[in-house]
Amino acid sequence: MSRLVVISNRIADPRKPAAGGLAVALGDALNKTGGLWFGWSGNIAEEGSPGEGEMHVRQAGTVTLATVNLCREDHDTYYHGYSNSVLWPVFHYRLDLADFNARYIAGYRRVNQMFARKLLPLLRDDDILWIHDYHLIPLAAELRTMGCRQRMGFFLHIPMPPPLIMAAIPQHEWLMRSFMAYDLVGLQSEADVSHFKRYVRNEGSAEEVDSTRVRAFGATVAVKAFPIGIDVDEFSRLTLAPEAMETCQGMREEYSRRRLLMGIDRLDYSKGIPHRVRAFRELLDRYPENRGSATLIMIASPSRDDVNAYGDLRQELEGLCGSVNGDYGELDWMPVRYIHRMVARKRVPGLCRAAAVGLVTPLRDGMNLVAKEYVVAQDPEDPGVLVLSRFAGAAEQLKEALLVNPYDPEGMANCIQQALQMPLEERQQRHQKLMARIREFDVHWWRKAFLQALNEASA
Ligand code: ADQ
Repeated sequence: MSRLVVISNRIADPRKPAAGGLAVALGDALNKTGGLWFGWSGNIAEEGSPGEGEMHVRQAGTVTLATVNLCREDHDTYYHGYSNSVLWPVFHYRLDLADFNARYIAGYRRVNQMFARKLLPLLRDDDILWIHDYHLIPLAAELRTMGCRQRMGFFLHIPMPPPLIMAAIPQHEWLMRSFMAYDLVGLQSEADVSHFKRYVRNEGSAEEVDSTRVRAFGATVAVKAFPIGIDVDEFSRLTLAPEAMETCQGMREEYSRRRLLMGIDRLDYSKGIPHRVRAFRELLDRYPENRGSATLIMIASPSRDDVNAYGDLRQELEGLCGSVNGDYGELDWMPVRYIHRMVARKRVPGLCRAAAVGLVTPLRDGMNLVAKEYVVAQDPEDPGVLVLSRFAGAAEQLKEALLVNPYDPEGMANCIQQALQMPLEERQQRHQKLMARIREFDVHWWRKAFLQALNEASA
């Protein structure tokens, strides 16, 4: 049986429980055959020349973890620069926030080449390589130029933008050609697949070989949607564990006279957090019966604080929350609670379960796992309602949520009101359908489906 090699920007020790759903899924896959997980250590070596990372190899059970350090210049250009100030904003349709600095692309290429050089001696002929996310798009092409013939699959966790948005990146053609070095490219949604195919059709005169494979730029690649899921059994266990139950109970007691609306995100401009506050304000304005009752709790964990756009977002959000509280608050009721912090993983299901409405309103999102976590954490006898942005990848699967346009505060306020007033029977029916789909397409399905398609893609 072939050995699996996973490559991602960051890696996690698969034996540690705090690692989260994705790490668990990849850890599971690696544990099955024994495997190798390769990535950046998270450390910045102050000394050292660009592109020359020091490698550390350690064993975690049957899985070998291999990491490299980055020097400051590589970290600034590859990670903060090209990955998070070009690819992240553009792939989330935020051309206004992109910073096309020529230094960044050089660092991005250099680190991908360095990853390829360091990985090469660790590879065996029959390995299968699974490369993750936008930091490493050109890795397969770099490995191929070094002579690698192993099967290679890529999964993009963020959205694939439409061709005209992609074309704003000065190196768009090089990036898209890089995808062609893989045997399989996995995307989150059918919309992403259609964007990819449209690009290669328009710019690379692609021919469709069959329903999944396209031939363009002189190469053939399979492109398919694999909507990522969560570990439903694990999250259900976490929901019923004492920590989550205590959190839920505590919230319900603390807010016994209120209706809770909950948002949990990384503080990122793609998540539509200010838009959510504006919609909530609209709700209080249009439907005054919610004043003194509806309480929006937003937990936004710090993220990429040293990229400018994130500092601006934080200020905007604090201003918005302050003005809603100032304009509508009462001595005994604070409409918005905003917490700029990570909460313990074990408490997340308790927070979700305590909320009558889960607000997941990204402006654009590859999938959005919080939407799925919110549904799984609900009491099936008395479930809360998921209000979900139509621009989250998850919206393709979770049709029984109330789908909203986050750019439209009035429409969103109407939907929140509908959620707050939804009869029990309708809530139960919607929850049942959502649960069934989330359970069927869980993270284990995602991993198996991708690896099976990768095997078939190069057969
Ligand atoms: P992210 O953008 O990080 O992931 P998401 O899918 O929502 O977004 O996952 C976030 C995870 O972090 C969830 O498990 C959530 O519970 C947790 N989390 C978020 N905020 C938290 C907080 N304040 N405290 C504690 N936990 C918090 C990227 C893509 C997504 C895609 C995933 C997986 O942007 O679109 O769904 O990868 O492919």
